[in-house]
Amino acid sequence: MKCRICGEKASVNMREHKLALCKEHYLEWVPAQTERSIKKYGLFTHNEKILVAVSGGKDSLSLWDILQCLGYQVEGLYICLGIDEGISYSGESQRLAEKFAAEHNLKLHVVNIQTEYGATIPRITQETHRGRIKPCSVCGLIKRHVMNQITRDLGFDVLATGHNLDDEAAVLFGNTLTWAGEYLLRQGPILPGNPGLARKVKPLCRLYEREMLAYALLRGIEYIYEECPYSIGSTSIYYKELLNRLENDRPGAKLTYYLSFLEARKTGLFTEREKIQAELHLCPQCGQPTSAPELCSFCRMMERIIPMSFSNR
Ligand code: Q46
Ligand code: ZN
Ligand code: ZN
Repeated sequence: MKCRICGEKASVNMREHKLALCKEHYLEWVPAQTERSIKKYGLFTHNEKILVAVSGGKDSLSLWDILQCLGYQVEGLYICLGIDEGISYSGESQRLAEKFAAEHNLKLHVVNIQTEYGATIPRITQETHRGRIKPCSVCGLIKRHVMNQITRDLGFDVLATGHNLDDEAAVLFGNTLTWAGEYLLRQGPILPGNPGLARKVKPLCRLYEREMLAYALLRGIEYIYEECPYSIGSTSIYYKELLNRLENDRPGAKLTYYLSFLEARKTGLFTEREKIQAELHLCPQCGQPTSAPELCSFCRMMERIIPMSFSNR
């Protein structure tokens, strides 16, 4: 297999695009694709300040790398969740995020959940649900809250996350299984900002997970190989496996699935739902928008479990 551009030996073969590229041209192709999404969906401009949420994994570190190569004003945010599970997951991912920042002379902001709220994610889950559920719903809620708060408090224009096409297609698949209208309405490369809510963007949403893996490896980015231990056996991994089987038989199916969804929504598939969407108001405690009658779900949860440390904030 030869590189389509220079004819040298190809390093990456993308059946989904009927395209093979050598290392040099692949490392140009990925940032060019990312820039294309940034422009196409109007995610942000060179005048804006971008905060990238980094987990220490290949996608978020590669996103940070790509955005700084493209000349954007970008800093990182690492949230230490306090997840150990025998593999020191949080410790190792924080080490790699800090190493990347130091090597590239980039600024990384670190928020430690234990320090901020007095307990780690597993501990908070234990307290709120007595261990009956996995920490993911609690973790997701807290991460969204912290990311939004830091983006606003530090004066960033936009929060960028490293979700790739496989992530987005799996979420879309889950949402279409139940036709979850409200979620389908909000899913996409950009969630515009509201009063109290920072703009959120996903510049890698058109890039396959294996394309991001190839990018991280060819760029020599050191990332955490282990997935979060709590993600094992999750429905999203199951959906990804199903979609991979489809993709294997029909290369490009995942991309078509996601892009046709975006197109269908743009041309009015969810217009009725948009009209009846519930009004949001600002949570009296933290000031972030919520559809709950009083306090937002984050503040309600935190008040229940750690009233002391929380009321001091
Ligand atoms: S970090 Fe948190 Fe994920 Fe781990 S506990 Fe679940 S939500 S799986 S992206
Ligand atoms: Zn080439
Ligand atoms: Zn709140």
